[in-house]
Amino acid sequence: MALIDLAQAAGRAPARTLWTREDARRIYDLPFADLMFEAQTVHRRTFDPNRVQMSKLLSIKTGGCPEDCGYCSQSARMPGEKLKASKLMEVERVLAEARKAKEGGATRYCMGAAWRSPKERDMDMVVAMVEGVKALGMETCMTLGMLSPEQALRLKDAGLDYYNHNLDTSERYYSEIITTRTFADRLETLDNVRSAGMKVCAGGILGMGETVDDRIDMLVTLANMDEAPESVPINMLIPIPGTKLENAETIDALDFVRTIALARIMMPESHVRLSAGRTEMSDETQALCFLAGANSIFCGETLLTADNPGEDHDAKLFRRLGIEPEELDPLG
Ligand code: SAM
Ligand code: DTB
Ligand code: SF4
Repeated sequence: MALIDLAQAAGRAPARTLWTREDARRIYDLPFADLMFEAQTVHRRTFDPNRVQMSKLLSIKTGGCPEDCGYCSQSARMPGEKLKASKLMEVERVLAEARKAKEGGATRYCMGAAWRSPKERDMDMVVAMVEGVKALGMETCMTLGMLSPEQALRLKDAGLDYYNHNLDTSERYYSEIITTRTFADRLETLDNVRSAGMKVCAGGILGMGETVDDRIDMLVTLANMDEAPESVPINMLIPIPGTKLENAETIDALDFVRTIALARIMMPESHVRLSAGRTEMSDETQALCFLAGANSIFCGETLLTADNPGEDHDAKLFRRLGIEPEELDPLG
């Protein structure tokens, strides 16, 4: 496969390869069995194929968001009926929820806020949440919108392990979905997160009317970062009534699986998370996603505002597939 040798171009070692859309597309278009074989081969080099990492989400501040993301139930700018905006949740309540999630097998606790970016006055509470969850012995993750370099450093110092900030789609398609910030803004926050020394969680959504090339371009951007994100959430759009995308055409399940396989092959060391949309997916589609190299999920009954399959359903599916939850690596 002809990949560009970046190190050669820059005249420095170690050699590193950059993905091109054409190379990625060739893999995406392989006969399905060949694609699955390739994905499994890559997956097994780094991971135990029968282990899946479990994260739990909590919305610490819901609704009333000033951004206009066309898929989101929490945008104050969506055309239809809006969710009631809540205040930032009390720290003790967040910690009580995190304890429950730990008992349910989650190793990472992800806290999300419907903000464009955190306000300085909220930072003390957010920091207390990170410290409290960390003290429970869980990994911590937050998704609070755009971060300045200073905010990223403050969260890192508090013990935040991961920051989630999705590209959502390709650069080309981005402005069709969101107009209140740019693709470049997203990259800048990811840069601030990485420079502060945190692990990066960045992925996107499939099924928003994008083309196959848009999906591929998004993965190319992620895989070509100086360091690929450690965590790559791939969401299937949950069509929310009242949003701009409520009637978006559903993505073909096998196209979804192909995109997961491509993410696995392009980012062999990353956890690929089968994120939103599992409630709307058959068990068989989920099984194919795990076979394609997905090795992380959100557990529990709710995501941020939408439904998730819940503990009983997932425990049964894991039993049927012989999958065990991944344990926390004591060496981090
Ligand atoms: N406000 C923060 C931000 O946007 O950066 C964090 C929360 S936001 C809800 C996190 C991500 O969830 C979005 O970037 C998007 O990828 C995903 N998401 C939101 N609504 C979704 C939906 N209806 N279906 C699938 N994924 C969704
Ligand atoms: C991600 O990629 N998916 C999660 C998390 N990062 C924050 C959010 C999914 C949200 C699904 C819609 C909802 O619950 O409102
Ligand atoms: Fe706000 Fe995040 Fe929803 Fe966009 S995705 S409207 S930034 S909560």
